Amino acid sequence: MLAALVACRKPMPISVDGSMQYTVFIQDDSGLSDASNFTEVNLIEKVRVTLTSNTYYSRDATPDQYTVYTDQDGKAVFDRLSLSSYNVLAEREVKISDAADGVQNTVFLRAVKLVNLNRQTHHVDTLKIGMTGSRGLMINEIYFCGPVNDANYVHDQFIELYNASGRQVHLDGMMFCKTAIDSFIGMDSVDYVKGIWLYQFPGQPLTGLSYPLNPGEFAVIAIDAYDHTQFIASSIDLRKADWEFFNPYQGDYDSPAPNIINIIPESSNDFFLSTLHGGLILTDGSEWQYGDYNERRRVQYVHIPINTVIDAVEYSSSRKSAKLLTYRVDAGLAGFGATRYSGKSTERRLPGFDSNNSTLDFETINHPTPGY
Ligand SMILES: [Ca+2]
Ligand SMILES: [Ca+2]
Ligand SMILES: [Ca+2]
Repeated sequence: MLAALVACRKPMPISVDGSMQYTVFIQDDSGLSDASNFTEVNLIEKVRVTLTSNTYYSRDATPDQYTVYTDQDGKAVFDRLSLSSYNVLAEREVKISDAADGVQNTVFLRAVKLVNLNRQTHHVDTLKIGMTGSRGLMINEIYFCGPVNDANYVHDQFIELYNASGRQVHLDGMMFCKTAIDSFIGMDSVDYVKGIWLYQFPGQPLTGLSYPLNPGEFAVIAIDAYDHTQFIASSIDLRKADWEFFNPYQGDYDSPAPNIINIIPESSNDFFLSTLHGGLILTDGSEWQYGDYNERRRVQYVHIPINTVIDAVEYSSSRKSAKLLTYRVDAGLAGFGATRYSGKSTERRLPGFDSNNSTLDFETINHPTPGY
């Protein structure tokens, strides 16, 4: 009897896992929607709402994902969810015609949010979707983990840029830098980001007009722009890469693709990306300084003023990694599940989709997509 009493006193579980419900109402914040049931509160139908779990994954590291479209009342209901935090992505394609020339353009209305489903069984939320992204030039894909192989092959790594702005941008004098491998106290308050290695596009920073990238165009930058399938069958052919990282101080292979050149003579590295956890900084190239020299790691740090950073993305195949980049340039982590030699890649959910949080902006894809 005493045992029974003790058992009764034990707090009952507040909810059973798999019993959570998430209801979200989507409002159009842009006024661009053409929904027939457009109401005063701007609730809109046919919005695709996707929940991506941050806790549960299938065996191949694909996160659990659920998609529901909003109904006529602008409502999407997700049933029987597990206790977890979820990335919520709401998006709808809208066609708008330019008043001047009548040309139809497709724009995406989007919103992202991180929700924690815990304790309380029924969650009700409202999200406002509107125009996001299109801020300009950005890092669109990072292929860092290497192809499926057992020969430690990673030479087919590449970076893809995308011009999400409505105007031509010029790559002249821009620089790529890798983040330092250690985070440091105070990194969120100083006016620079700390990195290693600097590779620079030809041309004059800020003012050069020799290397344009048109709106909606991609630029692929290979570590080595050759056909990697001749060495590893599952790899990729990068002969058509637009650019190639080239280190003249190292005896790097110089393929016909134009070069982005190492500007720190003491560095004997080709621009290899860390295969587990790292970060990439694209700067306008107008300013940088030498930082301290790390004896133990034998690396020369450089300081990149934050106001020259065009885009920066931190990635890791594991969610547990400590941040290397200040949240001011990237609040999240791309690349989860792109484990070393898995042949996976990490890419923005849609070209130009940018909320400054790579956890939300990027998804891991099964095969790299250089140039598209
Ligand atoms: Ca190279
Ligand atoms: Ca070359
Ligand atoms: Ca791509």
